[in-house]
Amino acid sequence: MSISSPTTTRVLNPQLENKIMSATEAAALIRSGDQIGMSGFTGSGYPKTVPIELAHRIADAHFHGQKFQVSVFTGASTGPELDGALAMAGGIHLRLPYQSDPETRKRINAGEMDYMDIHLSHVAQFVEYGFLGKMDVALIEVTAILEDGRVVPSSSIGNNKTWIDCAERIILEVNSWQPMALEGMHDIYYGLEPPPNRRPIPLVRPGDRIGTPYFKIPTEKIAGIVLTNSPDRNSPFKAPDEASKRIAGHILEFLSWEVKKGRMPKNLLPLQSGVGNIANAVLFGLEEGPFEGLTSYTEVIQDGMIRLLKSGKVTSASATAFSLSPAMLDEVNADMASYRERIVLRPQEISNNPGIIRRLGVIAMNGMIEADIYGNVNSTHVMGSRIQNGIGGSGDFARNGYLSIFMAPSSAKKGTISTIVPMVSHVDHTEHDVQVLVTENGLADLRGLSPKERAKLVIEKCASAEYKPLLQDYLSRSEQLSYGKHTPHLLTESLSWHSRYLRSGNMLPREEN
Ligand code: 0RQ
Repeated sequence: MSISSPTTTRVLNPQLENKIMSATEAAALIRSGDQIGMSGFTGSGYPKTVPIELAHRIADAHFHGQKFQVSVFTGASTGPELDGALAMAGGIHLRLPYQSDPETRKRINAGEMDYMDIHLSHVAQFVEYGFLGKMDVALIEVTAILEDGRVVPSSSIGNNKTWIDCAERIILEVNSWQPMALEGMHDIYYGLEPPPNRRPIPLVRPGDRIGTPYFKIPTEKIAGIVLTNSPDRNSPFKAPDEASKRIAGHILEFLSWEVKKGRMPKNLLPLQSGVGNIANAVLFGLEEGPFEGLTSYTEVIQDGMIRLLKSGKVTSASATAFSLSPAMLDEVNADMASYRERIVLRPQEISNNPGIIRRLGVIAMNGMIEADIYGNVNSTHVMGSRIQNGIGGSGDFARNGYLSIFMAPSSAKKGTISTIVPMVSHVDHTEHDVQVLVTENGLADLRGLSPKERAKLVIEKCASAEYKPLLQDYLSRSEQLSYGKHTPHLLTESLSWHSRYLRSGNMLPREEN
């Protein structure tokens, strides 16, 4: 990962050379109260120098008793130079649509920062429709500006097209750390008119290219260009542990069964795999699995996906961003040209488009915090109130996929928390959008089952040994005493596991004193 100094040779348009400025000067173009659309998705392609300078300005204003806050919209999560720095300075009024930064999470959960957790496919159109107010500034990392003014995007696309189209003024960070070989990998679709004039999106295979590899940016809207040379965040993945391997094993066995039953072709259907270590472990599992000629229609290209592309198991992958470990990043950056034909990076309103996900028949595989016995899933809130990351794209894919699979180890925090609970403490994906639940203990195929049948199966297949009898006891008493017997619940008890954990640090009753 060699870092040299920033270079003007990435700004080839002579008319734009005079807009090159320092990050400090660019940060001075931002006003308190601005709504800023920033690039960045799962730690890649986010601006890395202007947000830090902006955080300095904000800290300085606060030191002098002046109010200075901005609202920050992105594609998804970014890195410490953006979310971390601005949160630390107390500079963010409203953040959306997804974050995973520890400092940001701390501030949100302390009630010091507003956060709107929304479906990633909604963000661009909410802004275009004017639901979220005016976009003042777009702050976008790009790879290069060509002689004719076309702009080569960076390692993520996210909502950049929309920020560029909607913002009053644009600041570009041209990052010479990003490989020039990214040129040609992107596919920016400019045909999405708002209703009632929206036409079908002409994409029928994951690898289809329907747009152009460049951003079109009116030069008069560019207020400043900053040259940088800084790496993406990209954090290492944990090697798959025993539980993740077992979860992956159950999913592979299930997919083989679906092929045998004739419900899926031999090369499956396009795969979507969520964020986190378990999702990555499933991709590792597929490397050793029996399937060939796979495709992927997903949000992020992770290490596991690169391995599948390298081995030839996956022939083409569509996403909106890379999210690689530092080691894999070095490998991919050195060999980017070889992936250009097989990877397409798109705006997230296309990578996560509900209509396309339904059309392609995507197999959605996402992590969860907890599920209840009836199949409702909580992906975002620990103990019903503390945000972890956000719903991200999980809802876009789960609601519209051919199959929607959610996975987690059967317990968390050394067994003090059961991830299978009587009732979820927060709902992101309802029982109607969840077809399969998987833990290391087994897989519950909920298709075609009534609520009571689902509950029995989830407990039998997914619950951990310690919590299984407690769940069985809850279900059988609910079946006798519940007000309605369709989806039996004891409302005075259904969330008692969570409150017991908050009181005693353990969902198991014996720890209570
Ligand atoms: O805590 O970090 O303190 O160790 O949650 O859990 O087991 O490491 O799992 O990395 O796969 O993340 C749902 C958060 C799972 C993720 C979630 C604690 C656990 C640990 C992380 P520590 P793991 P993963 C498209 C898809 C929503 C967005 C999404 C996520 C930490 O998958 O953010 O799907 N999903 N996007 O100990 C208390 C429980 C818990 C719990 C886990 N029941 N109670 N803590 N933890 N279960 C991609 C994008 O949208 C960009």
